Formats: sequence, structure tokens, C-alpha cells
Amino acid sequence: MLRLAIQKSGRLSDDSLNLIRECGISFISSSLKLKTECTNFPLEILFLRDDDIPGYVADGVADIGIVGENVLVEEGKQSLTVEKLGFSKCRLSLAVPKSAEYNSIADLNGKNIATSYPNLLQAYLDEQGVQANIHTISGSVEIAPSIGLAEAICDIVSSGSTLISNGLKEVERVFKSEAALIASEQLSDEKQQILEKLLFRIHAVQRARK
Ligand code: PRT
Ligand code: ZN
Repeated sequence: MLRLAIQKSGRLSDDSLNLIRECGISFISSSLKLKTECTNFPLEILFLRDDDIPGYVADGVADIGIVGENVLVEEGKQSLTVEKLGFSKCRLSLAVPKSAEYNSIADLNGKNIATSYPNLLQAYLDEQGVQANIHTISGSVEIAPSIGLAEAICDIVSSGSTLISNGLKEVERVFKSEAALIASEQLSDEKQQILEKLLFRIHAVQRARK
């Protein structure tokens, strides 16, 4: 039996479960259960916080997982990627108050930037030759400028409406992300074979969606 970790509740959950269902795999899901066994495929599903998924897969607690590339790369676990899944697309962007003067990334030198993605942001700033102070906060990043915590933020954007409603403008795109299927590097031959069967079905679903 292969163990799949997916997000319990959030932006990845519905599309992750739909993908499994479209693969013809049946299971009973209840919002109270933290794991469920599929009835017609050797798969067990674990429901976790998305941030924990790369670690569980790296440690072999789960065999495979579905997680956003933003979380995967932030945690330095991109080597686990098997393939991109094409949903939960978003970007990690830098934003400043709408009224702030902004000409180029050099304007962020010496500034305070609030983010939940310090590693991705630091890598980007290094690449751009910018030195700024990164303040790591775990949520509500968009309010940091208005409460005086930072002059800029670096956060996930999809439609852009959250930035607008917080009086911010997007100025740089740091990282492009979508959901990815990841797998442990130490799968038994038996588990590897189940994964290959699953991938075969995922590819068929993806072809049918095009
Ligand atoms: O509870 P748990 O830790 O599992 O979930 P979470 O709250 O950390 O994650 P969740 O469910 O918000 O997001 C899961 C994944 O979905 C992220 O890691 C991204 O890969 C992807 N994703 C896609 C997004 C968005 N779109 C998104 N719009 N993640 C977050 N947002 C947030 C963003 O942080 C901002 O607050 O939505 C707001 C911006 O949206 P727009 O449309 O207004 O631009
Ligand atoms: Zn999370």
C-alpha cells in the first residue's frame, strides 16, 4: 500500500482529491478523519497541513505527497519532485504600498520586508544584489506595511485582489508556483510499481483535460 499525503483543508485540497477521484480511485472522505484507505487501489491518504508534507515525504512517513512548489522549494526539498500537476497556480511577489515610489528592485536596499518565505526571498535578493532585512511572519503578511512592521512584503498572489484591498501594488515576481507530486527517494520496488500505476492514470487524466 502506498501512502499519499495531501493538504487537509485549504487551497490544494479539493483539486488534490479530485485528481485522485478522476484516476478512478474511490475512498470515503470525512472532514474528521486524518487518514483513509482507498477501496479499489492500494493507496492510503493522509490529511496534513501543507507545510508538513515535504518533511513527511522526505522522512518516508508518507511515500508521496501533493504540495505547492512554493512550500517545497522554501523547505529546500525540490529534489523530491516527480512532476508538476497544473493546479493551484500562483506566484510569490514583492509588493509595496500603492503610494510608495518604486523604480527598481534597488529601491529595496536597506528596507524591511515581511514574508512567510524567507528562503525564497533571500535567494531572490541575493541574485538581484539587494540587501534588505527580512522579517519572517507566519500569516497576515499583507497588513505589515500598514502597521509599520515593514516597507514591503513578499507574499503569494493569485488574482491580486488581496494586495489591492490592502493598498499594495505588485512590483516584482519572485517565484512561480503550482501544485507538484513529490515522492520519497527510498521507495520499495513494490511501492515504486504502485506509484508507476498511479502516474499512468494521472497522465491519462491530464491528457483528457487538455
Ligand atoms: O492550513 P495549511 O497550512 O495546510 O494551509 P495554508 O493556509 O498554509 O495554505 P493555503 O491553503 O492558503 O494554500 C495552499 C497552497 O495553495 C499554497 O502554498 C500555494 O501553493 C497555493 N495557492 C494558490 C495559494 C494561493 N493560490 C493564494 N492566493 N496560497 C495562498 N494564497 C493566498 C495568499 O497568501 C494571499 O493571502 O491568497 C491571498 C492572495 O490571493 P489573491 O487571489 O487575492 O491574489
Ligand atoms: Zn500551510
